[in-house]
Amino acid sequence: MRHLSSLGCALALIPVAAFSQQKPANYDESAIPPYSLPELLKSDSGNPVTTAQEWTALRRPQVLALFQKHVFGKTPANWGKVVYETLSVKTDALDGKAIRKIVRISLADYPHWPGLELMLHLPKNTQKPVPCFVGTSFGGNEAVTPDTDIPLSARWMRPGKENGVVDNRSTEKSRGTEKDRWQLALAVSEGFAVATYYCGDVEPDHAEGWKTGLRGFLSKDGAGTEWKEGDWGAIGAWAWGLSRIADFLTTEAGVDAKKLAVVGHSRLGKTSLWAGAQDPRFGVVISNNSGEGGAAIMRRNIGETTAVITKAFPHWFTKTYSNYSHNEAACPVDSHMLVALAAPRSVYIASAEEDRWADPKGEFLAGLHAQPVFTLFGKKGYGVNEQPAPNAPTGDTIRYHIRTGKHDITRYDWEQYLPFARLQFGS
Ligand code: GTR
Repeated sequence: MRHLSSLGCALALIPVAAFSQQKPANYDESAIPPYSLPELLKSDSGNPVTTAQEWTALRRPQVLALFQKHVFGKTPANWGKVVYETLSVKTDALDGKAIRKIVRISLADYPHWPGLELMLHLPKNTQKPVPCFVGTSFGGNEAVTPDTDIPLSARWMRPGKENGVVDNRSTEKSRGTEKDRWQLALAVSEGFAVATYYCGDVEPDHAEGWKTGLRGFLSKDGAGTEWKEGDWGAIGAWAWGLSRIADFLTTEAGVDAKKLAVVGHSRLGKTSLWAGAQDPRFGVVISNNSGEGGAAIMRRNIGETTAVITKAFPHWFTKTYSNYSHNEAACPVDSHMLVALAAPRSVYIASAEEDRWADPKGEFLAGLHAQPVFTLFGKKGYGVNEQPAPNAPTGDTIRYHIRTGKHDITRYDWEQYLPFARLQFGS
């Protein structure tokens, strides 16, 4: 076990409004108890893993199984026949710069599940199939695009500060509320397609959401069964939706389905990491401010902790994960292993300076400590051991930046991800 000592930095105990009834979050590096990260390159039986082949054949499946058992739960393997239904095609979306398709993806054997509505933006007048970003959104498709002609989603929505949601439903005010988070015009102008869907199409984001979401429908006796240890959580279900989009994209002539980048912000960044860990078709995996349960090292106990997240959002994870509340050292995985599951594919981890709740340094360290696996494949990581200054991206196959500003995914972030993906895909 490698020993990592905690590093001194400015002391601050900042109560977080949403959790003010709980113990204030710790932001003091010197208050992190010494911890050891679980070994990446040692098999369950204690043998060293020294080659890329051993990683792929032996250790990677073990690490994936550990994440299934202890963190996200296992994604079911069989959901029967998938149905694609094109709902609309618009040839002059984004001020005439894009073709927009909306396609319902549903399951023939589970007709009670209304399916997910994929929204695909394709650049116009391209000579060949284009690479594609794939991600899920916090609100309906109407929130993602600046265009105002999308039918409002009728699904359950979480109310938010500025998302126009009333009585858990989208309103006209919800239109475009996520448009800055999805830099569609920029991506399209750079020659990328962007495929998105509303995560609540697969499962509404609340503790009881599984009852009316896909997890409920796929459970043995429908929505009546409480989820158990090792069963998938909402993050697993949302990640499943991303993989169904990857399936669809293999049928879409405008997209080069061998060049898919999975992207997500915050809870949906945890989702993109888990989707990338499970589905090797995502050649680039992007974690934007994913924090606890995503890229942040859980053993650091900075900002959000396992105890806080499993209390506030128990449905995101498999039940077993809550066993590690105040007991992180007992968890056989940490986030460096989640990043390593993407190897030898490319990973971009991004933090925001003011997003201390997500533990930017812990997010940085996940990529740093995943490096030995990438090294087995001859791939280079950050090239530095210390967190870089704000707005100074660093790294090769594993890349990192900390942006000035708050918890968000911004144009600046997309301006880094697009060239990164282009370089990795060689296109
Ligand atoms: C917070 C949660 C974080 C992060 C964030 C988000 O409330 O504590 O883990 O996921 O939500 O998704 O915006």
